[in-house]
Amino acid sequence: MPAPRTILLTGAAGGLGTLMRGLLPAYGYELRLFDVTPIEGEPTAITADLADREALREAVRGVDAIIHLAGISLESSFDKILRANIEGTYNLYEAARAEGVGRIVFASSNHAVGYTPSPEGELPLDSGALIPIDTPRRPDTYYGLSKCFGEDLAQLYWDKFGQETVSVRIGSCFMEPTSVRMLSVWMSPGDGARLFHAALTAEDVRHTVVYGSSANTRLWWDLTSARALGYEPQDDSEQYAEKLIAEQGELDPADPAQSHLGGPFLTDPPIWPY
Ligand code: NAI
Ligand code: 15L
Repeated sequence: MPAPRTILLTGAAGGLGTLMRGLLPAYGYELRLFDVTPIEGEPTAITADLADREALREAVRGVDAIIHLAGISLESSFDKILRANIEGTYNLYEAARAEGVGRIVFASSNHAVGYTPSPEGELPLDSGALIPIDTPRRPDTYYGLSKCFGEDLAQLYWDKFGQETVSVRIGSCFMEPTSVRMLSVWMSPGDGARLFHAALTAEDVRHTVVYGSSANTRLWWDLTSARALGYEPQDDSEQYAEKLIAEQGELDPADPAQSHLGGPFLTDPPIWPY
């Protein structure tokens, strides 16, 4: 496979999109930006909704690969999730198929498996057991359910059309972890860029599902499938542990919102910060 160069970045106006706009060009990528929200200072960005199938056809035309971040990124009503995340992701895959774009990196989420007990909640602390990538799906929200749909859509498009996807079940990708839970699931922006680069360039990924996090001391899940793509995380949240634990205390195993992967997404409404 020739190295991809031109990448469509959907959701480019969002938090993760903004971080990746800053980091991915250093890997040699030329980014084409897409978001329903206009992006200041980016006159060539495409401002359109994922519901606009014609705009999507035009947006994907001629790119080597797509990083699909656009969508609702928290819990919402089923109708809104249906339109943006489920129909929107289908529209994107159809446009990519029609225009022959062979590789998509899909921003899935830990909330596809959010009802999975954390290893600390379930297993002896010293067991070293990590949650495997093939753990049964247990979405914690309609949002998490939409990520399960995206992963299954990706599998269908590989099996039926030979279109490749890496589904990245992202933990929490922010500048710094802001909660004790995030010490386990944090992905530094630098590691996020490293993982997306690996997902764009690895050979024969078919449909691969990976967890997206840094090499955290308190890691909850198994990064083997991510490392198999060539991902080598460089960061560890542990430098933030002392301060966060002093402020918030250790996770309470008796509180479901602290003892499951999805954290506050298990409560209704979610309790922030997470
Ligand atoms: P965000 O909410 O900051 O950005 C999402 C972007 O998508 C926004 O700019 C929004 O305008 C755009 N968007 C929403 N609906 C759209 C539509 N119908 N058409 C076109 N654009 C639309 O979210 P963030 O944090 O940047 O996350 C990006 C992606 O990564 C999301 O899919 C999210 O579910 C996923 N993710 C992010 C995590 C994180 O830690 N930041 C963790 C797990 C998953
Ligand atoms: C997600 O899926 C969200 O998009 C992000 O905003 C965070 O809430 C993250 O999960 C998390 O679990 O911390």
